[in-house]
Amino acid sequence: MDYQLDLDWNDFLQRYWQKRPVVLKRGFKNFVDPISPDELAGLAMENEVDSRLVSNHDGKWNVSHGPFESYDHLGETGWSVLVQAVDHWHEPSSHLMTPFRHIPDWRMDDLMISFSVPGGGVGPHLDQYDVFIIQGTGRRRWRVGEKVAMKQHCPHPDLLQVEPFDAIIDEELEPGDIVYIPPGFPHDGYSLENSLNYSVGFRAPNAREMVSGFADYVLSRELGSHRYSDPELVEREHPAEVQPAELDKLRGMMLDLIGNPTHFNNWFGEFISQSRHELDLAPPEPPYQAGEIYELLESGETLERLGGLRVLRVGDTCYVNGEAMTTKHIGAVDAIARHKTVTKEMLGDALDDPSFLALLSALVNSGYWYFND
Ligand code: AKG
Repeated sequence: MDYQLDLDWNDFLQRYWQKRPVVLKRGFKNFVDPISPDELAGLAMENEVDSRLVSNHDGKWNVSHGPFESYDHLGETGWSVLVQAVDHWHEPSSHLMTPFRHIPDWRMDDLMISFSVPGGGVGPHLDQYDVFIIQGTGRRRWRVGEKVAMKQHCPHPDLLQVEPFDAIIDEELEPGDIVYIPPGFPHDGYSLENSLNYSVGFRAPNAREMVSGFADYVLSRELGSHRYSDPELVEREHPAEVQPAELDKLRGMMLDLIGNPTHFNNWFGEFISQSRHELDLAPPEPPYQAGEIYELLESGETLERLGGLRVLRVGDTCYVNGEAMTTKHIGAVDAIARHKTVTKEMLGDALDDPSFLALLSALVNSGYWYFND
């Protein structure tokens, strides 16, 4: 399904992105759910899939984690099942991410889908990330509060909520409506009917994750072996003091590593192209020969990208799931990064180069791209 989002993106980015929450009424016209509640419930029964069940009865909150064996014990009110990274596991659902590619791919995270019965929800809470919550089937009341310092508490060890808040948005969403919520704005969805919600979530690294990720990169490549030295040392009055000039020199040693654009760009490409959720990898059996891939593309077949696979370009290098694609055919790998469906026209002359074809074969035989048959 080709989802068309009716939105003036320039206006949205200027007025709302990371600034203010907003309801985009009828963002998707004639919205068709890409998944049914039964299919979602089925996914939450799979081992590899990250899911939770949140219930609330008479003010008592409960959370359990999938995989679930049965839903028979659940009543008709007061619960929600939430499944993370459905774009990785359910191809039709992954199409819901495409209209949001006006925000750069590297900022995108995953598609979380929830099914709620009347009274179901996870309660008032806030997130560190931007999210577009799309209303699928059913009606749900969404309230969003002002971004102010709020006390958080855990009514259950696995559930972080905030105190009740005054709403700046209080609307009943209908199928195709979207509420956009920037980080830090408390929100609460209360289901009025059996309903499906699709959360297109974003990610943003913090400095702690980056320093730790960069340290791993430095260790794995054995960078930074150069040691502090001080041939200019002169006698000093205070033996226990580390002098400001020495601190500057030490800091400089660390900054030199991060300041090296080759290392920084390469590290960031590897770091940010890794998915935070498992991929549904199914390498083809038997693997393709390079010649078969050539023939299939020549005959008009297309290569489809695996749902949730992160393919990003930093400078002239493209990164796939944490690895650089090393090739001189920048235009071809750029097309692979830009388009979710790859045709032979997009690859151009690169297809005639055996080294590029070998690279492409390795990607297909890893299960990262596949031919639709
Ligand atoms: C979120 O994605 O931040 C939500 O609050 C969605 C929760 C839900 O669908 O119940």
